[in-house]
Amino acid sequence: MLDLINVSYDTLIPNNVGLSTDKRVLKALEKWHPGYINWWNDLIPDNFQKSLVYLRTAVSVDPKGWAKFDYVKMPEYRWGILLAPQVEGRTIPCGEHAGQPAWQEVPGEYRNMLKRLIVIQGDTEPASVEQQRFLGRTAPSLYDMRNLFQVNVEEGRHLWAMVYLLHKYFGADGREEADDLLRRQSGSEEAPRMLGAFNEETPDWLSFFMFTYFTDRDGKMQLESLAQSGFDPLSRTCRFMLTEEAHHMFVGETGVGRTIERTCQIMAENGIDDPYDIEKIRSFGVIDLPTIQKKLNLHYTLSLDLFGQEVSTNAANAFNSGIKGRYMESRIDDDHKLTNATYPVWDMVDGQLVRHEVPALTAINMRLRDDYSRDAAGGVGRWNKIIEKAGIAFEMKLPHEAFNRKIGVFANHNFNPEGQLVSGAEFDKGINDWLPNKADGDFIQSLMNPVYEPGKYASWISPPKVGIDNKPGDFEYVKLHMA
Ligand code: BYC
Ligand code: FE
Ligand code: FE
Repeated sequence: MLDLINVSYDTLIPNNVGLSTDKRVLKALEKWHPGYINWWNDLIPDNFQKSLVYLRTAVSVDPKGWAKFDYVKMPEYRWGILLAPQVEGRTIPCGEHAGQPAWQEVPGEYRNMLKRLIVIQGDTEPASVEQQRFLGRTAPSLYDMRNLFQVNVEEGRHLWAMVYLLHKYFGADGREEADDLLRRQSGSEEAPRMLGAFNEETPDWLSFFMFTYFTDRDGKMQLESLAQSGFDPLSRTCRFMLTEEAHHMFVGETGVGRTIERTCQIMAENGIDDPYDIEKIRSFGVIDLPTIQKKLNLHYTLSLDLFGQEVSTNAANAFNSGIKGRYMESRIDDDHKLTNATYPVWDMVDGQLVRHEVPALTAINMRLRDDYSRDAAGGVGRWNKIIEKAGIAFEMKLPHEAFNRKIGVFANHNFNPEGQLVSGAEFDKGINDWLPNKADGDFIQSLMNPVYEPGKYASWISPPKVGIDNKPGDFEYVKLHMA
């Protein structure tokens, strides 16, 4: 009998979707597989392909015990296809078909819309691995290196998840799209990744932590929305991806937190009260808090752009057709159709920022972005607790969402982080204090010296409170085998 909880290892591709009896899809995926392995091998610096990394691998979709930890060489990681179990009698949660049985096959009229969303989702996954490809060389510890590689292999698995849907449900053009997902490359001139933030660089580890905190959190919000999809295979796929996503944001939150903690500790040890005494603070090999705030400003605003336009007919159509829901759709107490509802969106009227009501159906992106900002504020509060505990007068803040935007109503306007419209000259003058500049980048780069001894950490970051899988402090998370 088909076991849909535990993962079957009887094919090249571990899965809980009965691939061994679905010869057509199995063959298509086996054909795609070598290209994927080439992509992986080209991507991660050779230095680490032979290293043994203490990774978790999904062996089940049972929330109580889905993963097992062991040493694995990354190219031998068993990337699998895992869907959360089918919920008996599940119905379409929103839009004009709300209440009808969820689709098990692609509804013809929505085929293109569905394919587009799956392709966009799929495109971000390998993009992030590409952005992070050089970081192993400068890992501040083996613990952090292991976390980086864990995130990387799981983003690789998320690509597999979308590729499975394309192969299984979208025939020849699905296969073509799956090939294109390996053809585009982050930052490429000819074939860039689809969304802005995924063509930016992740030049250092503070960026990596900010990215996993802020940009992976866009991933969480989008996956939550797609987990509400009336197309059941997409919903089940995304529900399982969310289980993995939590760790990515944990890596980000604790990474930034440990960076802040170390700075505060050095300031206290050396009697520095003024967080703006930047040169002195930096002379001890830690990152000053104002620079951390600038990195935060950058990654938060890049991530806000990923929610699209505030008012969007694409988003309205996706919701109305039941392809993409809202965050926590089933817990929202309304008609789930938004027939007469309105929602306040930001707009610019006569040079003034205003929020005004528009039909809620068209404001789906804005609403999700608001949910995101609330979610993102949580960790910022916890970072501030670390600073407060150290007795330092400094507070991290999410900048106003009008600041530094490339998409939506705020694009092409100069706002400061407080959300005030400023002149071009004022903006140019302020930008050095608001976003990381070249000198900040160079300084951070100067700290990015690898620390590969078990239990040791780079100057700029504190050790974690607890190890992965409850391992002791000096555990060898990566057994390096460098070429
Ligand atoms: N960059 O009506 P609009 C993750 C385009 S992250 C470039 O607002 P819509 C992860 C837009 O495509 C989650 N272009 O569009 C994280 C449209 O173009 P067309 C990824 C942009 O569809 C870390 C036009 O502008 N998943 O998983 O309502 C590590 C009009 O815009 C951008 C998803 O995003 C941009 N930022 O909203 C690893 C879920 N923004 O079609 C992984 C799937 C907009 O007119 N995607 N445009 O030529 C969606 O749901 C939506 O497509 C979007 C855009 C929310 C992205
Ligand atoms: Fe992902
Ligand atoms: Fe992620």
